[in-house]
Amino acid sequence: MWSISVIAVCLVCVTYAERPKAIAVLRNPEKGIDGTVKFEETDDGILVHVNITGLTPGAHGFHVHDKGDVSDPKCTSAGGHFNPFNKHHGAPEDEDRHVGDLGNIVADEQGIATITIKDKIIKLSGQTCVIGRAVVVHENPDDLGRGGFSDSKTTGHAGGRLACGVIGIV
Ligand SMILES: *[C@@H]1O[C@H](CO)[C@@H](O)[C@H](O)[C@H]1NC(C)=O
Ligand SMILES: [Cu+2]
Repeated sequence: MWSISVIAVCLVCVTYAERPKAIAVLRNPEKGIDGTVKFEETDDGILVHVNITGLTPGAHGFHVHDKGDVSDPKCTSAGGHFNPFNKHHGAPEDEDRHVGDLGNIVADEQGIATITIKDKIIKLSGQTCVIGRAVVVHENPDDLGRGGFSDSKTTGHAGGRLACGVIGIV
């Protein structure tokens, strides 16, 4: 018996002559959430430019989830965190983290989160390519695996999903 355990993903990404860019649009009309997450490749990693309005002030878990299926308004169809190497949930700077673990975004008093995250694990091509998957913003802060809750090491205890958007090629 044998099996193919490595499946090539995001082949479309490597056909681009120039550095690819990507965008996810996050919209939850019921909660008044609206925004964009833009991905840009640099020599030093991927820059993730976040601009989301309509959040409650404070920290919100922020991840790339496995599936680009946002058909469920509650975003459950996006699956769990993008975790191709079967690791524990962690902080962005941890060795033991899901590829999709981007930590938290923090909304100001007006409910606006404008932040640029730099990440060296997610990519716009190859095995950790995030194109075609989904960005999810959570109700609560991500405890980065350190909270000691039963779900800290899987979801960061970040609670429900407020909004999600498919990461598409620009
Ligand atoms: C964020 O989005 C809002 C609404 O579209 C826009 O008015 C604002 O200029 C954006 N801010 C940044 C820093 O891109
Ligand atoms: Cu998440």
